[in-house]
Amino acid sequence: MPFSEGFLWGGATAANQCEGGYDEGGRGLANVDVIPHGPDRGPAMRGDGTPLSCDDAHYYPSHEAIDLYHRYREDIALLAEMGFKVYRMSIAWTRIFPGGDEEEPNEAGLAFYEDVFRCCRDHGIEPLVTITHFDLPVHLIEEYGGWRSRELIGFYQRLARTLFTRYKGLVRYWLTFNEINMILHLPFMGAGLVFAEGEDREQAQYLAAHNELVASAWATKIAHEVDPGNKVGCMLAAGSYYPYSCNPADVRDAQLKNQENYFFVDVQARGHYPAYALKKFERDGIDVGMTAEDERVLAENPVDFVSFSYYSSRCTAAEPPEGAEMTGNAFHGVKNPYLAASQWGWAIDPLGLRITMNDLWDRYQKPLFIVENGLGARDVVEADGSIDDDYRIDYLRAHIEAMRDAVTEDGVELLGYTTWGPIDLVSASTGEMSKRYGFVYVDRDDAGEGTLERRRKKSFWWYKKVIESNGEDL
Ligand code: BGP
Repeated sequence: MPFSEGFLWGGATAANQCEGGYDEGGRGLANVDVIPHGPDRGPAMRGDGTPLSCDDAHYYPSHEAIDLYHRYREDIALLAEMGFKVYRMSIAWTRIFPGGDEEEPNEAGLAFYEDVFRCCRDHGIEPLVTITHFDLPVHLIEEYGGWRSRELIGFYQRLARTLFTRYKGLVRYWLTFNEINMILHLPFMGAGLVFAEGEDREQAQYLAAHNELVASAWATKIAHEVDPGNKVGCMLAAGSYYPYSCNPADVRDAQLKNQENYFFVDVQARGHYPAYALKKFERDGIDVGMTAEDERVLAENPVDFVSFSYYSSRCTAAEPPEGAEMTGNAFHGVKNPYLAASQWGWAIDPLGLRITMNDLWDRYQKPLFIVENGLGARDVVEADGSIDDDYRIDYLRAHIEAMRDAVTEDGVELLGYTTWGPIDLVSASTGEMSKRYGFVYVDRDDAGEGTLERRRKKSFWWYKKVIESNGEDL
């Protein structure tokens, strides 16, 4: 048996990409609600001139999404039908504190998630909850400048304490910030940063990072105080960087890029800033405003486990050679000539998952949790209504095999595996529906048309079998 008895198989979603109901139940406006889809999306996610309000259809996907807000019972039943042991989902901060800085939480929001968790428990599904998944009240951006402000640490503490208290006994697994390293790549999405002209962006990004790291340590502390049974993890957009060649300059470049990512987990898992980061701050004149109390809370509250998303490995060159193709998602790099890619140009590299797992395990010696993995693809609904997504099955099978090898051959400790978007949802990078990851198809297109009907794809039956056999029958 490659995987342990209690291995947590399941899937992962994020509030803003599936709930909809963006102005219902007293919910406030969040950064993710004001990021349009279409050509303005990239600059908005990066904090270039992002508008802080929205009033047209340009914003439809995150506003209506797949309407999970009203259909969660039906959707969780579908996940249960596949045998899910765990469902990773996130809280919309603005449902709990609509502006982010209120003294008292919004009961309608708390009741909504309580119902979702109870529904999971009724099906024997363990909820794994991301406290913030690319999600920040617009009010905190307008009033305080987003995560630049230390005041957000206090607001986040209040949010975390409210959740841990209210859901004590219902939720045991928590993640503090989704893909925390995205602050460096998509700073509006990750930290609500809108840049002023001429602003020192790195200074703002590392300041925001520091505030999130300290907030994360506080949340870990509070989680353990409220219930010593709580397990708290950090969450990294992982995928090791390979050097484009064995030229030492390329190897060094890959090392630097890897450090840029590990920086976050180094602090969250080890409890202190790594030397290379302190040196960088010194060199570049970056001041994160570290206090003695920050240092103490970081040191005393490392995370219990290290979770990460993995879609592909990355490849980098000190000087991209003439004619080398570049890749352009959030992580810029050189196209790896040895790997095929998805319809969106994301390299497909199952062995890279094993490599990444070993890198993280060697570095931290903390249990790992793969909380996102999957293939975004355009699905075709056949005349008889079926969706034969063999390409998705192939991708997942190869990645599960690699993860199995990391566990059985390399001895990596792994708590569980949740695929991204088990039910189709809105894509974070494109803001559209057509980039699908699900085992369950949702009838909704990029223009917002469709019945929202749910339909099982071929991969639905395949994943059910994988879970049933605890990963033996792939
Ligand atoms: C991660 C995010 C998710 C998600 C996923 C897939 O970065 O944590 O929110 O959407 O990537 O990306 P995309 O939706 O852009 O295909």
